[in-house]
Amino acid sequence: MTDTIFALATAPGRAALAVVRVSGPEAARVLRGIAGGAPTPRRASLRRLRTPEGKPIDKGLVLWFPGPNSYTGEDCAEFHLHGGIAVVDSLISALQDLGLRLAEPGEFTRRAFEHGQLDLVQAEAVADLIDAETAAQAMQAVRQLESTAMTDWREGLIEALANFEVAVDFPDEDLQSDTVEHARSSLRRLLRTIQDAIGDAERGRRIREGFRIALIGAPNAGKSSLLNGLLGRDAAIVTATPGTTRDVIEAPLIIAGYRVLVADTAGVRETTDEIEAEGVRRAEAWARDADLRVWVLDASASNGSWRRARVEMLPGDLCVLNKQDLPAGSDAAAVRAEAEAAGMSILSVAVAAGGADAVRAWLESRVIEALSASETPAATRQRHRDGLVEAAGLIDSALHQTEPELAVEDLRLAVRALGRIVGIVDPEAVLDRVFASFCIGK
Ligand SMILES: Nc1nc2c(ncn2[C@@H]2O[C@H](COP(=O)(O)OP(=O)(O)OP(=O)(O)O)[C@@H](O)[C@H]2O)c(=O)[nH]1
Ligand SMILES: [Mg+2]
Repeated sequence: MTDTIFALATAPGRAALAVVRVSGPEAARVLRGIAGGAPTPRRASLRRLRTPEGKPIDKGLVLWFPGPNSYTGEDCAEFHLHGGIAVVDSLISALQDLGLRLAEPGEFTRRAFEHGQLDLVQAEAVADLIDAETAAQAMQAVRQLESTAMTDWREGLIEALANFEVAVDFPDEDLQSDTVEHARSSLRRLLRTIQDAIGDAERGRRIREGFRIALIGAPNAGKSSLLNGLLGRDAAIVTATPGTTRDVIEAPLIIAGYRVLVADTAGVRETTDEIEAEGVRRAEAWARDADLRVWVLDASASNGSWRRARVEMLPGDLCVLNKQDLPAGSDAAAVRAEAEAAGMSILSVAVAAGGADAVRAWLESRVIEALSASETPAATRQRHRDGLVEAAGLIDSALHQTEPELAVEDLRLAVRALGRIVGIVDPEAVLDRVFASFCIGK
């Protein structure tokens, strides 16, 4: 039998209010023991709260959510107390005296998932919403919490599968070709939807984890100066000595309401210094995996150091020709040609004279372009994307099978792949249930 759990739902410490939640079969008994009885379901009721021995705890609001219409799907109770440390402590001791157990992290949401109140993707959205630091992250999480898209796709798939199974089990029926044709067209629609979601998954990940921007270039180009300018504080050491930065310095930043992670990296050059060489290796690795590379160059230089500092740039990356306050060197023209050939945008600035603002403005429009859209991405984690890619491949394969038996096999695996995303680990059991209600005589 499940035990009854409790937890402080608000942040610990001194505050105006504190909310303590209880979930499990003992919730009604707890309300009787502490608040003199359960109030009308889902209505706040002001009660005197007492310990089981009758000592006063507080006067506060009490709510009663009988299962299954509660967050966890179990009987739940909520106590809204004054947010004093001693008040909360005495309620917690009283709950422990009544035999309740302190909930483990995420246990309320886990129970909600186990009772089918949420699918796994929605449960993840709860975690994302709590962790959200930007408006975009929060909005994405809220929409994900409300969406049952993946569960719906899985159900659509099960329906198509059922139609194929009819064709396998009753090969002589006249209805067969109709049924299969109907199933094929709904599978084609579903496949398109899933493929769109895969195409948009990268955006979901970038909103959730942050858009990764690498500052990369030759030593002394002004990368650390640019990072400091973007952040408005001295996060990285700036000196006139080439090779100042060794480690990757990652700094979170909010641009246009989106979380962005900017990384200042070691200047890229040939070096015999073991520490610096490791810094260069990390710089290049970070730049490769970044969503955007900002190639910073000293436009006053004439030493050709930019040649070694060329990592693979993609069209849409940014080239910053820095130190425009100094007379131009001979490198600038070559760099410009190189950047243009790679399809990069080019900005000429002097970071030392407020040039970071122009870079920030450019980044802002770039981030908005990359991350905003009216639709919320269905996939926000690698786990979702992997499952969708697997399912899409199997559906595509099913559509190309000439034997319905083979299509059925592919579709079963596709159902399982989607099932893993939403947290249904035993699709066979669900299939049994679905097929039991499937009226085969019609
Ligand atoms: N004149 C001028 N100097 C600049 C400008 N931006 C940066 N500097 C100077 O260039 C030198 C190197 O700047 P950093 O920001 O440390 O360069 P970096 O690319 O981080 O260098 P490493 O860490 O060695 O790779 C410092 O002395 C800066 O003050 C600029 O716009 N104009
Ligand atoms: Mg530096």
